[in-house]
Amino acid sequence: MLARIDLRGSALPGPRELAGLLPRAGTDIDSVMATVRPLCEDVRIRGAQAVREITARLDGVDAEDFAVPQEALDRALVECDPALRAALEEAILRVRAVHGDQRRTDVTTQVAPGGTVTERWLPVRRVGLYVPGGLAPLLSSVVMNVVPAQIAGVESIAVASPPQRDHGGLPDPGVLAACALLGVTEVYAVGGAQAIAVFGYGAGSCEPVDMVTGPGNVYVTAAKRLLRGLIGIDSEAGPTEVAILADDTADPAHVAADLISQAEHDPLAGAVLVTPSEALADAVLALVPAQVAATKHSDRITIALDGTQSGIVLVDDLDAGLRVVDAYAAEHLEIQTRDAHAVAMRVRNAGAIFVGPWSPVSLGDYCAGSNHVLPTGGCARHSSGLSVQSFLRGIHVVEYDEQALADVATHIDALAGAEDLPAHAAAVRVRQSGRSST
Ligand code: HSO
Ligand code: ZN
Repeated sequence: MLARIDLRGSALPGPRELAGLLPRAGTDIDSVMATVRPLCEDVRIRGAQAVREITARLDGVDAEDFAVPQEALDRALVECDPALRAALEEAILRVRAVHGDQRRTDVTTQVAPGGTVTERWLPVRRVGLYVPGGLAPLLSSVVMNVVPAQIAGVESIAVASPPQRDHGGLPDPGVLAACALLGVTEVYAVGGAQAIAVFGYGAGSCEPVDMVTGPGNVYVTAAKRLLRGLIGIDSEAGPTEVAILADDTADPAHVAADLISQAEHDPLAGAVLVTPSEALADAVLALVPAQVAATKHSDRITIALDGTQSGIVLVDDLDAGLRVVDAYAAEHLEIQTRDAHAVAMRVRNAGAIFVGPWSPVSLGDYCAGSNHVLPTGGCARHSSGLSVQSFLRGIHVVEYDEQALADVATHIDALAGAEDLPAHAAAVRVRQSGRSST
């Protein structure tokens, strides 16, 4: 359980090589393409009938229509456990507060007298949000996807989530309650790659969307890769992962619990402790088995912690630890050290950073106000988590008057000449001919 990787005693290699030494699962999306491609094609060509057959085959649910009736959404909210409803309402408030501050305003830059460029921020018109069922019905993901889309001004939002046999073929009731609380009325009981195909091509009463967001398993991710271009996607989410940079001030019981909490998601989830403290490593290793044994999903947690994607990395000091966590670029990074805030400020690569002893990753999963749809698999080196910005497009609006164009014409001439594109220059010069020189 939790292999030890000892990087002490010699200089660390560069970031790429270092990343190669760290525990991480490689997910092979292409290996499922052979299954996903024909399935998506089937939905494209045969629409709702294909969806019905695929859903019957894969989910064991045969329903004439995969659209969830409004009455089922209303009922889910009425029947929602009051404690869950209160928790969802609080999560929505906090996520709204944080994401409300992400709104963009249009900016006009006066580039030259008579010449302006305005960056206009416009929302994507229609978005499909995928909410996984699978090992856990991620109803909190409804909040994390819908809130930023709504704040961005997306006018049409549809949600898809797998049908559950024990819920009459509807998605998980908590997912439906979250949709109802957020005012989402268009919900489909369809899961997996077929849900992404429904969004991409349209099927039944579902019109095609412009963009799909939300986490999912390898089949969902493969379908997103396949349809990318036709539709926008947020990212190709891999299995969830947490890295914890901790020193001897960290409480080993907290560290163990936080590693286990993310391992709970998936046998492929990654949990990595990076520490200069051998005593902490030993204490965490000693605590993990009992904590795992005491929890409900110990089977998949054990697989995740035993896997090559998890481990304890020993480093010489915190500086080396920071180089390791930057090379790893975790989806979630916890800093449990002395002066945790100062250490966190030195991190370059992470999807989200959780600072100090009172900010565990589970807080961010549900109620911190931050978004939990985050870049995995090292993508935090170049990408950010889901935000209002994910649903906006910045359009440059260029407006020059006659004089402003004339003032820059010789430069356009020179650049077009250097690129051997004389018609580009001519399109400017034609406007100058007959113009009295100034
Ligand atoms: N840790 C997951 C999100 C989640 N956790 C949802 C619980 N529910 C990926 O950030
Ligand atoms: Zn989680």
